[in-house]
Order: sequence, then C-alpha cells, then structure tokens
Amino acid sequence: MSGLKMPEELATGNVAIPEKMILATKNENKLREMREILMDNNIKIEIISPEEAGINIEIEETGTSFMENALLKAKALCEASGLPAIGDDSGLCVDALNGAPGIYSARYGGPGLTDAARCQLVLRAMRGATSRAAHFTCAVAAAFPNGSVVTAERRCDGAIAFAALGTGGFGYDAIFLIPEQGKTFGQLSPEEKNAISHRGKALAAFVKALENYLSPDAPENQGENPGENPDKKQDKNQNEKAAAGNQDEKVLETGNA
Ligand code: ITT
Repeated sequence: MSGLKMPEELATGNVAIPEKMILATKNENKLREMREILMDNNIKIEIISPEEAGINIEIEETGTSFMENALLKAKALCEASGLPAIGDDSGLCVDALNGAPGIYSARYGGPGLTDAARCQLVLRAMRGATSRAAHFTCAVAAAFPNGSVVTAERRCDGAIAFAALGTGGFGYDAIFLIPEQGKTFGQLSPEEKNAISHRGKALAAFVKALENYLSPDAPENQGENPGENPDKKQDKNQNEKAAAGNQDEKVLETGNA
C-alpha cells in the first residue's frame, strides 16, 4: 500500500488534507489497535482521542447497524470539534444467538460487567448450541467538516471456543476462535490479530478509500471495487451530485467483504 501523502506533498481539489483526525472512542484498546493498524498501513495522519482534543461528549449509539453507529460517532465528534473525525463500531455476532450480542456487544448482559464476565455469558448462552459459528464486524467511518463521509466495513469469521483462552486483546477475544490457527484472538500477538481481524481488514479498506478521497490523482472518488456493491450505484450518484456542487453527503466507500 502506498500510504497517504504528507499534507505538504499533496494539493487536493476539494478538501484540505487533515494532519490530525479524532477517533470517536472511549475504548483505549480500540484506540491502541487503530493506531497500530493505521501505522502498519503507513498512514501519516495523527490519530488523537477526544480526551487529547479536550472534548468530552456523550454520543448515543442509537443506530440499528454497525455502520449507522460508526457514522453517528464520527459525525457527532466532527461537529463538536470542527475537525475530521473517525468513528468505529464493532461487535461479535454469534449465529446460534441470532446475531447477538451484535451492535449491543459493549452492553451485553447490562452495564458494569467485565469483559471476562461477558465472555462467560456468551459461553453459557451457547450451551447445547449445534453451531458455534460467529464473526466480528467492524464499521469505520470518517466525517469531514464539509459534510463528506468515507466508510468501510469488514468482518472476520471464526467460532466460539468452549472456554476462554489467552490473555491478549480485549472484549470477546478470549472466546473467539480462529479454527485454521487453532487459537483464539486472545492467544494471538497484536500483529497476528491485526493481520486477520475485522478491524485490521476494515481499516485497510478505509485507508484505501481515504486515499481515493484525498488524492487528486484518483480519477473517480468511488472507493474500491466500484460496481461490486449494490450500494455503489447510490454512492456514485451521490459523488456525481457532490462533484456538481451539490451539498449532499459524499459517500466514498461502503461494502462488506
Ligand atoms: P466506543 O463506543 O467508545 O468506541 P465501545 O467499547 O463501547 O467503545 P462499541 O460500541 O463499538 O465500542 O462496542 C464494541 C464492543 O464489541 C467492545 O466493547 C467489545 O466488547 C466488542 N469488540 C469489538 N471489537 C473487538 C475485538 O477486536 N476484540 C474483542 N471484542 C471486540
């Protein structure tokens, strides 16, 4: 991957290259993983937390999908700070639990539970289940002060282990098994996890979409795989309207792997 050009190297037609972007999260683990992954992708934009930017707002996750929530977070923080902002919404979806905990992953079992207690709740709920298939999903969205958004969403397929294993990572990592490796996310090093995780894949796609958006060389700001996603047609229309001076939101990449 080529990496984003540094601000001084890049003159773009429609938007200033951000030197800093705020990541709309209060989850330190996410912030750390995001920074690691963006660094691996050669991103030259400094990622700061709301706290580091002196902003303290509560953003209600009222969306009905990961992407809706990622956009809510990014837009609210962009509005509050006046800076380009990134939102991430992610979670564990278990087939035998009809997709739960899903978008409620952070709140599964109620507030105040530890990650370990939430893992035990999932393990208990899975007793007698015939399928242990599960996936993590990560939706990432950037919102810019000019109203544009750039998005990407990816998933990582795996299975729910029969017991919590490993101490790495956070959240449900200890019970999320990668069958090909015979290890849970909790047993992988950060580099091993990032290489295959939902967040690693979503951020790699997000970086490409961001490069498209920020690069004057890109012939069309359509994101990757234009035409492969049913949403793309709509995206293209929105981009065309935006190019024609329409103030509508400009959506540059969507889609699931
Ligand atoms: P912010 O909203 O402040 O970003 P959060 O932890 O509430 O922090 P989410 O609403 O996106 O974030 O909830 C994500 C939850 O899903 C997270 O708290 C974990 O329980 C779980 N999760 C997401 N990604 C994970 C990962 O890579 N490994 C393990 N669990 C993960």
